[in-house]
Amino acid sequence: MKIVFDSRQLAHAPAREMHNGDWTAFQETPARAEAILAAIGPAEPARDFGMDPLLAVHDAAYLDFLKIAHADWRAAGRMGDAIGYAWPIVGRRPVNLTRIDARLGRYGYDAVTPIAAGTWDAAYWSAQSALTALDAVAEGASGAFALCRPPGHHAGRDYCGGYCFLNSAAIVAAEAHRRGLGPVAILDVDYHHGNGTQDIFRCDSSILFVSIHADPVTDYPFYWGHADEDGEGAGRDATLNLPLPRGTSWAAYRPALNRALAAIADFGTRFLVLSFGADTYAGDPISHFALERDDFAALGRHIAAAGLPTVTVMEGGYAAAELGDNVAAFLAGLSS
Ligand code: Q9C
Ligand code: ZN
Repeated sequence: MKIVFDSRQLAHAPAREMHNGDWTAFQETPARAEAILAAIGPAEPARDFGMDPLLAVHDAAYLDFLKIAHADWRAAGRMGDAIGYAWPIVGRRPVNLTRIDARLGRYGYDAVTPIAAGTWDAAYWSAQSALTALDAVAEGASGAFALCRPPGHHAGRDYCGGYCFLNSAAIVAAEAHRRGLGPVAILDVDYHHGNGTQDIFRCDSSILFVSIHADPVTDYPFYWGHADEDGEGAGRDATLNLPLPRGTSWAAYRPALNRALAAIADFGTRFLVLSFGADTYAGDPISHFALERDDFAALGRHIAAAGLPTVTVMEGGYAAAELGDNVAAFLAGLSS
């Protein structure tokens, strides 16, 4: 399977994030990508598809903000990574926001997504890696893997969050749809609900979003991913959420996967975008499912059995020492 990764994706390296009321080391490290690459490499670098596919999914003002946020932070006399402290919860009406703190709150929603000097470059090349993988599948490969990092599925049209800035899965899905490769479905198997992806396609009947994730009653992102969220307006029934309790192992995960794959088949799907997180691993330091190495291989085999052209983008997974082997097992299953 073709693997795409661009070394410019390593430029994003915030120092810390807020965790349970205190600062902790930033979990979504460049070392994650290096560990995966060591286990599955070599990878091809990304090609540059420019801004248009990003603008098809993201708000132009949000992208302008992301590009200059860290420079604005430094210009305000601050050190370290840019991070917000005030978030507008009532009607994000188009006020002209100039102060960096106001803009960080407007274009983000949490305190785990700092913006560092290299964030824009890394996020840009992460999205371009995903588009490069799409190109390989569009040209006839059965599958391709984009080692996206920073990840994307918590980022919405005009906000970052959950370590995510540009939603690579959404960008690939929209571009695949535009190229006439659809019907396109997105399957999100990261431990956390893909709230950004869901939000982007919430009212869109042309792209199916299906997610298996930890119940948001107990887990981030809390506000989205509940079983009754099934899309809005024209997009009603083009969203399927399958939350599972903490402690879920493969025996309980598999029936949910079967439901997800049945919904994808019923949609008439001809192109699959897979948001893959390895944070469902039993040993993940910030997550609470119980998948083991062999279960990742089984997960890959089950998805491969759908027989769909598939672009897989990397999302979460934080057990640094086992991450590479888990991703390798998954990709081996997916290629079978
Ligand atoms: N401090 C992805 O996996 N924090 N994002 C969870 C632990 C946020 C995860 C609580 C987790 C975001 C792409
Ligand atoms: Zn996750």
